[in-house]
Amino acid sequence: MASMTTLGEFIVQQQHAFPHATGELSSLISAIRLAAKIVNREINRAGLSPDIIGAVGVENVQGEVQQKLDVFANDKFKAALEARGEVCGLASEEEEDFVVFDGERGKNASYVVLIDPLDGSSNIDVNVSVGTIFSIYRRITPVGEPVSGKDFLQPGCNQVAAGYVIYGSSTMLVYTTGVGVNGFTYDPTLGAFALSHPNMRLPDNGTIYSINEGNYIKFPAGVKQYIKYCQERDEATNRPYTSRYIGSLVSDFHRNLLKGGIYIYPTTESAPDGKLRLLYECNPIAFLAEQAGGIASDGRQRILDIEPTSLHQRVPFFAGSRLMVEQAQQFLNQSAEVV
Ligand code: P6P
Repeated sequence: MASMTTLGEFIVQQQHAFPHATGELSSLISAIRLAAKIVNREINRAGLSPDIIGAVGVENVQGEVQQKLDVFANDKFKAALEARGEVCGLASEEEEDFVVFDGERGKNASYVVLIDPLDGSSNIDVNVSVGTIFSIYRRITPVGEPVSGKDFLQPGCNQVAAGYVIYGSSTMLVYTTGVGVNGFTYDPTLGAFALSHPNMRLPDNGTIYSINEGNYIKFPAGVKQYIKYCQERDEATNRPYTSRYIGSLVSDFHRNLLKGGIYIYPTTESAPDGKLRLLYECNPIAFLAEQAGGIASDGRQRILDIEPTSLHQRVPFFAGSRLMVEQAQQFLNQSAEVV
């Protein structure tokens, strides 16, 4: 069997590639690795214990009914990150405000983490894959001073690392530290993530479009025109494309990362800013998309250039194969010109 590189070995190899690396980021990624294993085990048991399935009956800051596993995943990632001592603060889809780790180690730590602990959690009860999305920055405020909102409201281009865990037919951890994207598949018999997808590249073009067409009537004109473009017959450009929509951002993006494609969550009449959250969904996925050779925009500007204004702000999201996102943007720009 070809020699296998575990995530732990890979993290050490990566660190050696950066002579000035202090090992803090390596330790942080290891904390995420641990929490991913714990959450993965619970998700795989979800159907077996009634105390896991279903909602806890409370709503999160988004007004969405929290699934028990949302809370479980949030608690496990929070605990793993606080215990490791490299993180001074955490922002989460499941937390109204950011959480400060002000223990002896936390207050002197250099990093903040923003996380969607279990994205797509409404899919759990129907056994559809879900994911954890994380985004890592160096703090802006000096070490030792109190953590503040500006540590979390940084543009996505400041990220030092980002990634996701996809709890699917197999569990994978896919992440970047700014030098490409690598994918690791969890081997439960070993309890280890093994490097299965080195240097992942997002194909420049593709034939898969991923959007909730049930919202068609609520979409802007440019998005409607792009959907029609995807459905037209044109052999030269391999159209009509294939429509694939899982309803789980991580799963839809992961498929497009491997095969090429575009994921779109645009503005709609009911979601005038779009649905996805900039800080812990769009920025990390955009960082991965760009590191793998793709692009991500809000339909007009690069996601990673957006200056955040609030922790849970939403933005329209177009991400995936460069040529497909550029094509979609053309339809948006053309329709915008029509006054
Ligand atoms: P809709 C899940 O709730 C999520 O945030 C993404 O994972 C997913 O792509 C999207 O929302 C699905 O939203 O409105 O199509 O059900």
